[in-house]
Amino acid sequence: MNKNKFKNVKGIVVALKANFLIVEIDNHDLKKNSLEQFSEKTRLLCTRRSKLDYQGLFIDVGDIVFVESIDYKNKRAVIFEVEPRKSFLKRPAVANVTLVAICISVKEPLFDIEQASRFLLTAESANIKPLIILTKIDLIPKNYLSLYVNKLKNWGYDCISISIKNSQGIDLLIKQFRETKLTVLAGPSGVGKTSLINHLIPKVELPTSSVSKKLKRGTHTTRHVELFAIGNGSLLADTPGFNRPEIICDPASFAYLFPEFRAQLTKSQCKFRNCLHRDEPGCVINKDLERYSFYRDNLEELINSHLPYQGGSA
Ligand SMILES: Nc1nc2c(ncn2[C@@H]2O[C@H](COP(=O)(O)OP(=O)(O)OP(=O)(O)O)[C@@H](O)[C@H]2O)c(=O)[nH]1
Ligand SMILES: [Mg+2]
Ligand SMILES: [Zn+2]
Repeated sequence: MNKNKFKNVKGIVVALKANFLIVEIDNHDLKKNSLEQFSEKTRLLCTRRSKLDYQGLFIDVGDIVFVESIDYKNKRAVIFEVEPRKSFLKRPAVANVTLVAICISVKEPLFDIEQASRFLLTAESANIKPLIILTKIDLIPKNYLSLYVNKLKNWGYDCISISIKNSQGIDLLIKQFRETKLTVLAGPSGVGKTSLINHLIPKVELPTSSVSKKLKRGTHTTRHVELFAIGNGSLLADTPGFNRPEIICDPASFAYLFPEFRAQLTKSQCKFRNCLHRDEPGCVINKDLERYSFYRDNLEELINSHLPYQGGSA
């Protein structure tokens, strides 16, 4: 068998397992190599060439890689090259993300402005489009739901409201996911990210668990990032929930991560070019907006963390 025939087989890293990487090979390549036995996509357990480590190249879920030395029988291969990333989401760590779907439950755990905003800021600062999925809407009356939807609209975001208990909003969500190359489900623990994947792709049967009655929080059931095929060549990532994403941004750019402030700053200019939108004269930011106090509190924190070191030995 000609070994070179299998050079340049391209795939995507769908999960990390201990020191191995699970790579899903494109159907297209399989067809090219006329391997009829794999009509579906196949997943290979891979190691990586040590030259990649010397080059300091980390490989994460979502990375597009080239594999060689493929052992189709035992489903093993070696990664020898990584494509440059189009985008990178730091936490959860996923490469080449096209959409961050931030799952926020309306109840159990309760919607929290600060938490929802922190997840949105993570996506905004990675320059990846966020979409909000309001989950568990079967737990609240309809008129309550419109309060949340309007609130998010005022922040500058659209949302899709869903329930896996009565399948509300699910068709719209599937359509959205299938139009997107790689969607990451992110959000706090217990909001129903894994339950949603199980609902959409029943054959995966991933473990989920109920929200702690005592702490009213999720129990960190999902421990790893994993990509699943959702149809039409699109992928969906389940990720571990975490409760308080860190904000990393320089103070001068912070306001631009909020669509409602961004809209004002593109329409008109503050008097001072270095305006931080606190109490400066001629500032164009509307301080009555709902998230302004969240902006202010976190701005102070960012300024303090950016201060040059003032101490030193006496
Ligand atoms: N009522 C209701 N409960 C839901 C819905 N979706 C999920 N749940 C419940 O929410 C609980 C937590 O769901 P998970 O899917 O484990 O949550 P997760 O976001 O994956 O949590 P982590 O893996 O810890 O990040 C489970 O008991 C689900 O049955 C929903 O639409 N309605
Ligand atoms: Mg989960
Ligand atoms: Zn200003």
